[in-house]
Amino acid sequence: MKKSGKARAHTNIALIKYWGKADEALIIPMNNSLSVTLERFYTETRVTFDEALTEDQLVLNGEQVNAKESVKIKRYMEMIRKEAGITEHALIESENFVPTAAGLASSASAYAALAGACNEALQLGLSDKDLSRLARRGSGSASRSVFGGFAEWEKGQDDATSFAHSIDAKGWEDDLAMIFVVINNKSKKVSSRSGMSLTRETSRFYQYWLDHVDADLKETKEAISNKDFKRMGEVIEANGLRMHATNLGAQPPFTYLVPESYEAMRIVHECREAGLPCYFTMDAGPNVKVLIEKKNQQAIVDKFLQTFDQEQIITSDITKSGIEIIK
Ligand code: 2P0
Repeated sequence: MKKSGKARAHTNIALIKYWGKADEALIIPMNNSLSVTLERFYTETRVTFDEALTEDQLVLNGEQVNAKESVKIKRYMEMIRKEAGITEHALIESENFVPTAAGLASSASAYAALAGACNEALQLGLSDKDLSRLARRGSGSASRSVFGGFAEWEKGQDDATSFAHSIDAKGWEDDLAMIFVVINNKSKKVSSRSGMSLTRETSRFYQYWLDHVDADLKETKEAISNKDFKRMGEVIEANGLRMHATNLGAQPPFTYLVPESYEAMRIVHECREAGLPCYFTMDAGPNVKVLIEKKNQQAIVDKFLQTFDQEQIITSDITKSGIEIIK
């Protein structure tokens, strides 16, 4: 008998970053992180466990993914089978809803949707907390995509205690949005997994990073509770830059940022000087994400359009939706 389930999960952007693992196999992070979940970018995944299959198959955006690329997913499905006590292989059909060629596809929405689909297909009846733990095993940031709005991933110390939960922002999500400045990266890409691992092991600045995360988190949560945009923005911008600084202290040093990233940061400063508060953050790539208040969205977009092309500027609301089951 086939067992099938389908789920949708949105991607999230960390405002307080996850950078480094205490346990590589279980994906236990070195520090807590905090994110917002985005309305515009999401993944929908159907998983069908079928005893007639002899191996797991992945079809991404309608195309069969080759064995090498699907190794990570197959390893994840082995873990699911073990946890659920089953032997059937699965057909995984996944669609990413991300603006074409924007390079914003994310393992966060992918593994959260897959975990949600497995929970549905196998009728595991997992709580959000346990779903977050399961998503985390695929990709750390996926633990946060189980929830809409603001979410915090508590690092915990083992599989049972490392999971995310939502943060009550009393509707503030509705007033905020994010602008993505999409920058093409022609240089060779360092994956976030290898980048964070090299940094944790070798960076002279890594301890400095760890020493400041808790204070950043506390201040961000206070700012959320007071709906204080300026305070939150100043903290999250500094936190993101500090994460990128750790990469400069690695052996060998590396950076994800390119000249256009700095140009986008400069425009953020220019907006602030013009009385339009907004704050930037960057992840394991050159794109710049700008946290804004929706009331200033058009004015800030117009500033970016003076330098960047229309197709490089994408805006998204913040969604309050966590994982959704699709019938
Ligand atoms: C984050 N990033 O908190 C950080 C900030 C990128 C920079 O989580 O190895 O794909 O699968 O746990 O979650 C990207 O890393 O890494 C990431 P794994 P993941 O969003």
